[in-house]
Amino acid sequence: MSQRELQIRPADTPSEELAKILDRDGCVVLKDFASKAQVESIKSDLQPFIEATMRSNDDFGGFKTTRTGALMARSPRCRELAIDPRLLGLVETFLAPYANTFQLHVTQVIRVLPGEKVQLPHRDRWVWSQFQLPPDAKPEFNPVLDRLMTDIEPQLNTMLALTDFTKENGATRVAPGSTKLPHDEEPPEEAYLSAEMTAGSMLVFTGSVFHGAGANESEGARMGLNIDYTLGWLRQEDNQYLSCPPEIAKDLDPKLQALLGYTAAGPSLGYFTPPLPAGRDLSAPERALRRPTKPVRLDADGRIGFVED
Ligand SMILES: O=C(O)CCC(=O)C(=O)O
Repeated sequence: MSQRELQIRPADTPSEELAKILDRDGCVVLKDFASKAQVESIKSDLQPFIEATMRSNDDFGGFKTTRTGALMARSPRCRELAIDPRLLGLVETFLAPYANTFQLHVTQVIRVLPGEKVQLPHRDRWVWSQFQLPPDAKPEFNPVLDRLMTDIEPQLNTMLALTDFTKENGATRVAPGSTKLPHDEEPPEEAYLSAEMTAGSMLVFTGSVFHGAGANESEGARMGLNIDYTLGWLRQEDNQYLSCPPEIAKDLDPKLQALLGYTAAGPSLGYFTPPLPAGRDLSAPERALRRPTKPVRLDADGRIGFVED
């Protein structure tokens, strides 16, 4: 495959037009999606968490990269962004053929520090088909899941630049048009472009396009806010019920509660049974947000009871 240009569009471009670009290229930049003031507020919400985050410590995640999660629990500004109507409109338009409901998949600030090496190019949809195996084991993929993932688009990703993204500081590298390559083919090096953009602009990309963080050969950190969405019937990468548990989620916007997963997807996907008291079996997930939950524990015999019983 040859190099294809990275399309840049105004942030208010209609979803249908953006979805067509995403179908063809797997990526597009939305110019000035957020104002400089919004970017500064997001950074000030998150700075203490970002500063405290330990570096990744593996070949894929890097050794000079931090990934700060639980953004829906931690940041009011990130909550607003996750339910921005421009994004939800695009998520619904692009993913509509593959699901009836959508949910949050990942919320993360990715900070690439000076000296970080280029990340292994990958497709994000591999999370569902890749085995968790020692690195030299074969096969690496479940072939059935891998094939199923080529028939659908399982996710839509956003990367809001919180600093300028430059080739030098590790802007995301993406290979436009690499979405339809067969599973045993990878794009050549010359197919990759750096998604250079000023702070406040946003790279939108699919789970099928090859991409990865660039190397940071600059003196400063590159920081991006990564919010990804997936189909209502797939497992979320970032376990939202644990990262944003009911005691926090109960006070959030109902649209966000639904995106976190606190709404059934379809007639019965995602119901739950409060373990105590008995009697409320097969409840709607919203119930977990309405009722203050008394803590439960298991006794020495493994039987369930309220903590104060
Ligand atoms: O930080 C980036 O630019 C991309 C990171 C990425 O693709 C990943 O960690 O999966």
